[in-house]
Amino acid sequence: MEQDFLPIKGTDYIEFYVGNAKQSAMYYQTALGFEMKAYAGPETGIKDRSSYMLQQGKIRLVLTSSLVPDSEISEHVKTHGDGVKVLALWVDDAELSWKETTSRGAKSHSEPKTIKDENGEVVLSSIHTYGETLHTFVDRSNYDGPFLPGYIKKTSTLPASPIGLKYVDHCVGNVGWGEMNKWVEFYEKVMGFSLLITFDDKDISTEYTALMSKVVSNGNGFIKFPINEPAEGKKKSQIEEYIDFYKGPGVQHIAIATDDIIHTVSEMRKRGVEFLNVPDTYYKDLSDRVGTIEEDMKPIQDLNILVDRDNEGYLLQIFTKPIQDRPTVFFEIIQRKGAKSFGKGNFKALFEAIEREQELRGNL
Ligand code: TYF
Ligand code: FE
Repeated sequence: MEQDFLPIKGTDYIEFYVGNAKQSAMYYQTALGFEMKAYAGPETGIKDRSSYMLQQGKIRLVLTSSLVPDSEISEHVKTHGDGVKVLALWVDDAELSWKETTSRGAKSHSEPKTIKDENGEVVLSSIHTYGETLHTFVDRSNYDGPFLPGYIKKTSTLPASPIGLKYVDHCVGNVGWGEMNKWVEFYEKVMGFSLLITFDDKDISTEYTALMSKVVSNGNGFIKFPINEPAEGKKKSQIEEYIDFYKGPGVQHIAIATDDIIHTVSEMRKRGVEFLNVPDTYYKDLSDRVGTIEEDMKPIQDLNILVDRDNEGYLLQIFTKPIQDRPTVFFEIIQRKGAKSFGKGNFKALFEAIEREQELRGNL
C-alpha cells in the first residue's frame, strides 16, 4: 500500500461560529454535559471575539462569537446562522499536512504558523473544504496547556455533569446538487482518504425525500466524513432544505459515540434535548430485523433509540432535532456494538421522521 501522506491521529476540535457563544456554552454544559475548559477574548487580549473551549471525553468543542459587526465571524453567522466553521484534525506535522494537501490541489486558508505561550507551542495550518468550512491541522506535540496558545484555563461555577460522550464518530457534510463526487474526489486525491460506502438514491429515498451519500475515511479509520447531496424525489429533499437555510454547503451532523446510549439519551432527554421520534410500529418488527441485542428493549423503545445490524455486529443510534432555529446542524448519538456501518436499515424510519419535521416547518 502507498504510504499515507496525511496521517491523522483523530479529531482535534470542532469550532462553531455562533451568535452568542456565552449562552451556547451554557447549553453545551447543561444539556450535553460538556465541561468549560478554556477561554480567549478581551480579557486575554483578543478584542474582537470570544471563544470558549468545552470538553467531554476526547471531544473538544470551540464556540466563537464576534464582538464587532464587521468581521468574518459576523458575516458567517449572518449568512449561515450558527454553524460549524472548523473541523480540526490532530496531526504530527501541520506544516507537512498543509504542503501535502495544497500541493495536491487544496485551497489554502492559512499557511503553517507556530503559536507560543508559557505552556509551549502549537503549529496550525488550514485548508478549505466544502462551503465555507475549513480543516485546520493541529500539531500539539510540544504543548501542554488548556487548549491552544492564547487561551487561558477557564472553569465554570456549574458542576461538570458528563453524560458519557466519548469521541467524534463521524462528521457529515451536505453539498449541492451534483457536487458529491467532486468532494469525494477531494478527500481521495487531496487528503488521501478512501471511499468506504456508497448509498444511492434508491437505497435511501422514502416516498418524498431523496439523497445520495458517500462515506470517505482516512487511513486509520479514525476520521469518517459522509458527504450527502440532494436527489430528485417527490418532494423537497432534506438536503435541499438544509442548503436553503444554511445558504450553501456545510456540516449537517456530528455523530458522537457513547458506551451507554441508554444512559446518555436518558440524561439528554431529562435536560431538555429534543430528538426525532419514530412511530411505535418501528419497534414491532425490530427483533425480526436485528435479532436479539444485549440491551433491554423497553428503555430502547421508551427513549426512541434506533437499532441496526450489519455483518459485523449492531449499532444503536438516535438523532436530535436541529440545535438552532434554522433547520441545519444536528447531533447523532451512536453506540457501536461491532457494526462499522451507518444504520442503513434505519434510513426509512429516520427520513420519514425528518420529513414530518420538514412538513411542520412548511418545507416539504
Ligand atoms: O451519517 C449517516 O450516514 C447516518 C444517516 O441526511 C443519515 O447517520 C444520513 C443522511 C442524513 C441523515 C442521517
Ligand atoms: Fe450519521
